[in-house]
Amino acid sequence: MDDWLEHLQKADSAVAELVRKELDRQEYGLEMIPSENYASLAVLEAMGTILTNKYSEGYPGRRYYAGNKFIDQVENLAIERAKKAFGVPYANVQPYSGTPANQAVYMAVCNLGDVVMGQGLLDGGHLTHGWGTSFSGINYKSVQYHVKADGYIDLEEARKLAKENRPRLMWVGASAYSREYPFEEFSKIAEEVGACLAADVAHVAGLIVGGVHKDPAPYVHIITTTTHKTLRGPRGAMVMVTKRGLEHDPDLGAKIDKAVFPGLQGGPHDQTTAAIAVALGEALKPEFKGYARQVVQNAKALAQRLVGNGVKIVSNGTDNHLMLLDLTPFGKGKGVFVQDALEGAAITVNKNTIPADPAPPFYPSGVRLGTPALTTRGMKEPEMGLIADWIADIVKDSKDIMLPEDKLERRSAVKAFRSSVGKNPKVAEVKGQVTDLCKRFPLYPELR
Ligand code: DSN
Repeated sequence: MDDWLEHLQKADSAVAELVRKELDRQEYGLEMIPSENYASLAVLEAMGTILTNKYSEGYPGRRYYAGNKFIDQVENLAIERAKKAFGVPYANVQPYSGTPANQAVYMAVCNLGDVVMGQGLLDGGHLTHGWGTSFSGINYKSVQYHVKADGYIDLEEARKLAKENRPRLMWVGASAYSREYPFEEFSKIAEEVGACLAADVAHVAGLIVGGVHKDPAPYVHIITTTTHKTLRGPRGAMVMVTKRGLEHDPDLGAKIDKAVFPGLQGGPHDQTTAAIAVALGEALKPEFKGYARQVVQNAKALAQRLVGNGVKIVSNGTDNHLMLLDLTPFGKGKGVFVQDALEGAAITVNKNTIPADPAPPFYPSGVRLGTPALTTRGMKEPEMGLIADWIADIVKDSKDIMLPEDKLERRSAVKAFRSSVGKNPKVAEVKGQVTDLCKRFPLYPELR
């Protein structure tokens, strides 16, 4: 391909250089943060179009500015594809990202101070599901349910809390939960207490469209999702209302529209809307089902081999695209060290709390990783076996590093560890193997 950054290179070589470096980092490393993926060139192109030049406050056919006849068609295309992909009668594709999408749900369904219920952040839930430092925990009376010692959601606790607190809005869905979301069970609880039930499927949206995760549409009233994770689209989000949701409240779609604009946002990002339409078009193709199936097969293969290598996994496995390594057998608060050692070997994961973590959230005892991006590159079970062995080697190699009890010493311990990673022979050995593997699965060869 002609130089894909031709104009940027001429206009601003500093930025062009950084983009090229980031492409190299993405290509010659294993991206295993489970909320990340590689968008197709078609999605990337849509995002880089002149659609970014337009203002379009409002919705198709009812805009505040002139000149939106093509933008209307772009947005309608995205809406129709979203409805088809998720089997719902209503979709809003304008939220800038996941947090604003969830904010719109609160605004549409709740009054300030209402009781809301969601999965606790330290138990795998999301900030916007009622965590104390987020608007959702500040502006609403939040009740949080947890996971049991086996890592599965404690449905009995959820039912008890719902009956005691009568939430107006309940969330099902998570950011670090490796088991199928129990939509049906939550729908019964919501019914019992008259709550509105929202599924935040940001992590598993692609698996739902690909038919390898239970479909929330028959059970919940609202579905929110980002579009850039397993769905493999641009960085954006959607709020959808199900048939059940419109039966619960026939005005729910209109209330969501009003909450997104003018409630929370101004002009939609039309270039992102176009890219969402493209990504949904890709997800509706039969081959996307094969992708989704392989994501889960890869995660299961990876988890099984890690467990075989003596690495503990929360709930002892996975049903979806991600898993949480429980590093406590090697000492508490090890997540940051393992994350940094893996980064040194060009394997990108994120430190994460584990349920009932004995260490503080900034120095958690777990690491979260997943397979969506590796699967997009074409990697399958044999590669998962290799990668699991490398991760296990690095986890074990980090066994002697301990998180200091003294809070002040922790920072310098992490700093010292970080600067030692480059000299670690095990890390260097794995990095070499990672580079060789990545060369076998080229990323965006058209850009080279
Ligand atoms: N940051 C996202 C994730 O990594 O899961 C959630 O918002």
